[in-house]
Amino acid sequence: MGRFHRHDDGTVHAHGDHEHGDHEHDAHEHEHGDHSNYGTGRQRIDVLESIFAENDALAAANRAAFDSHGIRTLNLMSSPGSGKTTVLQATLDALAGELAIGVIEGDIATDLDAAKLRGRGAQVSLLNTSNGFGGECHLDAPMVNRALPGLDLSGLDLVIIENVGNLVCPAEFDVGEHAKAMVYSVTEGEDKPLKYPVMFRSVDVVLLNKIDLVPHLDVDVETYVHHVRLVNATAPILPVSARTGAGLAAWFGWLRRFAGAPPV
Ligand SMILES: Nc1nc2c(ncn2[C@@H]2O[C@H](COP(=O)(O)OP(=O)(O)O)[C@@H](O)[C@H]2O)c(=O)[nH]1
Ligand SMILES: [Mg+2]
Repeated sequence: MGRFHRHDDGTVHAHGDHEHGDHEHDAHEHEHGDHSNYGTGRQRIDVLESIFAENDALAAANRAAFDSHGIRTLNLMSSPGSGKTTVLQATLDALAGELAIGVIEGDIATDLDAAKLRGRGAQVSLLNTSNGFGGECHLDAPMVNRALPGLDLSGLDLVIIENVGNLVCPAEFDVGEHAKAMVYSVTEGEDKPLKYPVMFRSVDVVLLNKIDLVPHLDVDVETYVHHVRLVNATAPILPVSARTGAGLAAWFGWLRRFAGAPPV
């Protein structure tokens, strides 16, 4: 799907039709399945719209499954290395005693992240996106649907889905979540909200991570916050360090409210 993108208004465009953001990798490095047989022009767009329609139908089914168990589900996204897994480790350590949490751990390959999250009081379902040709650069609703049997949904309060590290593709696929969160590290550069506005606009909360590193970097936290605000007027922006724990209380509070848990 990486050669094609859906816009906020639901229209689909092929790469080359227009500028859609800096993909930061060669389109052929991340194989999404070969769409070359789909023809050109209207025929190709019809196929892509039907792929998105299938995704949206399964996203609705996933959400219905979560809803039927009273579960709130969060889609956690970021570029690789921003700190999603580290944030999740701290989150499980702090909250797994009071909320029944399930994690769907999306990774192109390996169970390295899933291994870091096991033994912390949560259920963990590993979802590798490697398909023999490469690996998907995002999770989609059919993949999350296949991961659901890896969780016992009865009794869970909260499911967090760690998406594949990427600032473009994951924002375009509803996987059946109720809200989207992202981790944005101060090591990534202040310009990323401007370069990847679709991702930053799509999220309900932004964790500005690795603030422990600010004294060692030539960066200005105010500029990071300002640039997020330029593309997302409402999402809380929470400066945190998953390493030291600074600021994480605000994140835990956000999650408690999201999961409908009583405040502490
Ligand atoms: N200094 C510092 N390092 C962090 C922080 N959060 C994560 N890291 C490190 O950043 C690297 C990538 O983190 P990881 O959680 O695997 O990122 P992910 O790819 O988004 O899941 C690891 O070496 C983490 O230890 C933080 O708040 N401060
Ligand atoms: Mg990770």
